[in-house]
Amino acid sequence: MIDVTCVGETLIAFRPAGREGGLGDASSFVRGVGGAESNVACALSRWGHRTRWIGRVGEDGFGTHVLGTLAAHGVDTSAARRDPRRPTGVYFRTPEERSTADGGRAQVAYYRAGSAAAALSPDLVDRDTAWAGRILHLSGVTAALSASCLALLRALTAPGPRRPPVSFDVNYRAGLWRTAPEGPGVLLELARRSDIVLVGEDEAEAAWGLRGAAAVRAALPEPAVLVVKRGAAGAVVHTRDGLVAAEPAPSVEVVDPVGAGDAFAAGFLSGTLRGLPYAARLRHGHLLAAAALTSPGDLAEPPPARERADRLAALGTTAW
Ligand code: KDG
Repeated sequence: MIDVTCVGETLIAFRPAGREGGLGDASSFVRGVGGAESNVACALSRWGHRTRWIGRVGEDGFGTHVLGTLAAHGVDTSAARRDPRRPTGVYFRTPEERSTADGGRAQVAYYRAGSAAAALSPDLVDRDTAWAGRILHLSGVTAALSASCLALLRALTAPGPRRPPVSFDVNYRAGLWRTAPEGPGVLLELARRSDIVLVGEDEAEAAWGLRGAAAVRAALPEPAVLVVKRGAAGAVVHTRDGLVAAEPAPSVEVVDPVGAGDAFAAGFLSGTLRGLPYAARLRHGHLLAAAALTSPGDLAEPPPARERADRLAALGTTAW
């Protein structure tokens, strides 16, 4: 049985090959693969879990590269499809820490409107296949891509006797919501229909105007498990029993923050699948996020499982 099924857009991610400057300054780029949901699938698969990714890419070389990369990470792509009429999505971005002419903010340029994945809809994804794993993992990125993608998320999060627990990472992307079918309030609606919700304090404030973990829980009492990420302050878990765990984030030398949230989600879900206590689930999240923060590219390799306890100790957090 599949442990975690992930549904969403996987796209080609280009980042400047050189060290300095913004997108307009770079003359050559490194090609990678990105996509919040498949980043989670790849990390979980590398960490020893059975994963499946469902999505669509074009019948182009980029689509071939995406499918090959996910398969190389051990992700089942048998339910992925290719669209002969639409291209694979592409985006360009700089890491946040890079100094740029406009003051050091990350720069992101999306070329994914009209992509094969943006055409995903409830008709194109078999719900039984999406619901076949132990957990279904979704993200708010998909909700911003098109009206049909939003409809797909609503269909996949609809209650039903065969529906597995849904994990939902809010993943608010301001650049995508400028052209999104509805406002980011729909992320709150989708989170309310989910069982495990992951959200950063910063994105809860940007998307919903909610300040702090307690305010997020008050506005979002439905999910059985709510994980609020608090940046350098770590992360907390709220369940029906209240605030049940809090773990500080280890301090690491950040190379590239993109993909760290997905790695954290993968670590937390890995701990969930193994029935670990909530604090240990958070530590797994921090461990995988640390690996992502300290490596370039969207897709981070988790450390080998046999090194888990040593790595946690080295990060200054407790092993179990
Ligand atoms: O979390 C990282 C992802 O966001 C990135 O890989 C690409 O899906 C992506 C996006 O839209 O930002």
